[in-house]
Amino acid sequence: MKTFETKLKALINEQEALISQKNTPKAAYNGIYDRYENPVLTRAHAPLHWRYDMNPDTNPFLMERIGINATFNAGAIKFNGKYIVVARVEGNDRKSFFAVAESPNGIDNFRFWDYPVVLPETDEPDTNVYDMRLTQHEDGWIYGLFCTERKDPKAPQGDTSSAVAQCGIARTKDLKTWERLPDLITYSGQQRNVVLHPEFIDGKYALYTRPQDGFIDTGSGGGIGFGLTDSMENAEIKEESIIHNKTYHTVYEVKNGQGPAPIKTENGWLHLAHGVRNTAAGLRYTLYMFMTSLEDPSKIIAVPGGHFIAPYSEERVGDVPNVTFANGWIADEDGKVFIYYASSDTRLHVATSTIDQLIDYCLNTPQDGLRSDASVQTICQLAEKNLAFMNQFANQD
Ligand code: M1P
Repeated sequence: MKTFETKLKALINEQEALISQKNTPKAAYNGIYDRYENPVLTRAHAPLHWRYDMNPDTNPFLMERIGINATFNAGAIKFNGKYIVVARVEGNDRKSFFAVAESPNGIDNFRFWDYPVVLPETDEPDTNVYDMRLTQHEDGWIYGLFCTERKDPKAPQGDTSSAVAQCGIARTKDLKTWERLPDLITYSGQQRNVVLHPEFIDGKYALYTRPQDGFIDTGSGGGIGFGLTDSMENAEIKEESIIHNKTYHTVYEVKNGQGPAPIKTENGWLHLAHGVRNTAAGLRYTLYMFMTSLEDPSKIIAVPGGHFIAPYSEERVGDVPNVTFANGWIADEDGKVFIYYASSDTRLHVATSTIDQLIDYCLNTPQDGLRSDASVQTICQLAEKNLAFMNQFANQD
């Protein structure tokens, strides 16, 4: 029979092999980004010392005492030369919390820090927190905006599911000690997917929002909103305007939400978002991109049609199937971009691209023509151009 010590060593070796596994790009090519063979974070990456009591006297069977169910939707930032993700970690008890993992190269060797983030609460404690968007703001702070979920106080007796989502706000200078600020005040029912723009606009803090009437259903709300607040210490958006609406028969027909903070480029701000549509098999979440004007980040200047990243093959399977969701990306100084996207609310992946490729994608991908015939016309135009171009070469031979 295996001893306690042998079993523990086997667990440690197995996890080390997983964490140190080299990640390689997948063969499939679209010229826009590379996907990778392995997820960068799975529940098996969660530190063993969070899960097992390692003392044989108190845990003679070496049982997992605290189960981790999933590691997904992560904010991301380059910090002290390391690629950092602040993942949504969900325990077997369904509670999500944040935990920092770092990698030397952004594509593999992600290792969680020794402790999860200890997030101070407000006077109204959060039941669940998730989906942190990190913004290195020009005011010098790193802000983490996230969804705080609490039971709906107006829920009728016996309704044990209704919840209220709002935007929680925390800030830090070192990703270790977090200062909790009051939740964002808006005048639109509930909020999820709120993201802080990295620069002041007209001397104010600018936020992308997602107003919604209900917890899951956006109802008459929805779309990606934009609003300004004088301070983050008492953040309040008095006027929210929708800059990108949910739209019939697009990948953002039912709802959408800003992903991470936008990336500044010479041509405008690059935005990553998720769009949701309904199917007979339930909601399908894909990622899409758009660009806003450098002078006015609430003004859309390009929206390539269709999805940018959708759940493929094994990514479709998980706790909430058919979902890709992203709330973190990192742009390196040399123009390389690391896109951290989660699949099916279960695990975290990376895709790599460059600023130049993403600009080209945004500016030169045809827009959604909103009708089948428009899509066919767009294909015909490209086919005609290509056939003429290829014939030129054939005639030269
Ligand atoms: O389950 C899919 C996603 O659903 C929610 O996102 P949204 O409010 O945009 O529909 C969030 O719970 C998110 O974490 C989750 O990945």
